[in-house]
Amino acid sequence: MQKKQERVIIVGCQLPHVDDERFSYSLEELASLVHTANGEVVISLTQKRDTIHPATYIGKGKVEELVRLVEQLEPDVVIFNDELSPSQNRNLTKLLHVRVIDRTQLILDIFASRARSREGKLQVELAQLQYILPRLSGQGVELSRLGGGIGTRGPGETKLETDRRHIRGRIDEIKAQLKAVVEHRGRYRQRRKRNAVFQIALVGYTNAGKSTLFNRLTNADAFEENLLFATLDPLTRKLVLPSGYTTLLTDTVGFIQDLPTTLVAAFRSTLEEVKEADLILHIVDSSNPDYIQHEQTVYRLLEELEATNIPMATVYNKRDIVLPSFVPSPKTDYMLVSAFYEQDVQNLRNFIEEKMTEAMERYDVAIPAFAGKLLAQLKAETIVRHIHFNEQSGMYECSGYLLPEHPLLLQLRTYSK
Ligand SMILES: Nc1nc2c(ncn2[C@@H]2O[C@H](COP(=O)(O)OP(=O)(O)OP(=O)(O)O)[C@@H](O)[C@H]2O)c(=O)[nH]1
Ligand SMILES: [Mg+2]
Repeated sequence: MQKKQERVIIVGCQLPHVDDERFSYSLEELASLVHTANGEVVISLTQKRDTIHPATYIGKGKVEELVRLVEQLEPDVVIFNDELSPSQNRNLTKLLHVRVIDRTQLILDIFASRARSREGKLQVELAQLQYILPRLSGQGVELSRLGGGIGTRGPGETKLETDRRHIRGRIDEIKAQLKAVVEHRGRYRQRRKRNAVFQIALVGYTNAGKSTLFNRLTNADAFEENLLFATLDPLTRKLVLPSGYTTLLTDTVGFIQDLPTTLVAAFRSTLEEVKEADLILHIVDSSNPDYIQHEQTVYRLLEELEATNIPMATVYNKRDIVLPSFVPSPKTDYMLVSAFYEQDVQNLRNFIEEKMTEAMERYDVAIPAFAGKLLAQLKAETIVRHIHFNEQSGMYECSGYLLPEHPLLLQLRTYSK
């Protein structure tokens, strides 16, 4: 059931180092985030300043303008396009007599309603509590007075706890639970590594089309929607390539500019999967005017994750609605596709296979006919390029690619041509 949309005023402040285009885009992005959180922007208010006002974020005159707008339009909430300090938030709430939240809280709120796995939920709740703690005044009156709505929702649509002592206890509890979950996941990952499965991770800016491609490539049905942060938990499925070789493909949470620092930390372990990948596919929305900025945001976050040494290829998606001015500018090999064209998805599978072989080890072997088991293993666990029975020698001549740490590697060396 669709709940009633909340009415929102958004407020932005443009500092000298931000040019007009970036500023207006970041406000548009804030509006999309509001939409994703089931809100409706009734008006946006902006100001140019040399520095942020320490007490009220925007200047005195603008605050007065905002007070009048709030009286006129009676929004449910006012959202600032930045992270507010605890005192700014308190001051603004007093002046405006309405719920005031910032970009960080908005993103946390969306994350809270999207998290599905136990780990995701725990991480979001932790980030939320850590955000709230320094912002509680006295006995937590201000936040608890607020009632429900954007910025006050916890994971699973419960209301956030606002009692200081309870929050501290809960934070410790969550940390302990997370440690257990992360350890479990680490063990699971190791097992997968031992089984020598090639792993591919889809990464990219939010709304680039990762889940859509994930679904088309694997014929699965991950949640795909024209909302930001549709996917929050990494999802892994089998992907069968044209040669018949099976890999694991992981869909991940989308990246975003100015991701709140609390969240970068909280989501690092969700993105740990990316670090384990043998190949990263960077999905970019070629229809988004800000695609270059998006690419850079993703590169930066990959650096923070220390994942830049992993082979990477770029997939420009949404070719059906590509920007007329689009020019591919990747650091890597790339392909331009639309997730909606079956032929493109098929070509993408071929492209992926080609990129994979570049990250793998090539073998060229002659296997005696009696070693049938080995041959079957090659077919199942490696990418076989050629296979030919040489009648004269009675040997199978095979070539192909396998993972550098694959257990078969040693055995193959003995049959090397
Ligand atoms: N026109 C067009 N739309 C696409 C294409 N691929 C995906 N979309 C749409 O783009 C929107 C976002 O797609 P998702 O797959 O949810 O994007 P995502 O990258 O997984 O987003 P997050 O999970 O939020 O990070 C959806 O409305 C898709 O239908 C495409 O090739 N062409
Ligand atoms: Mg997604």
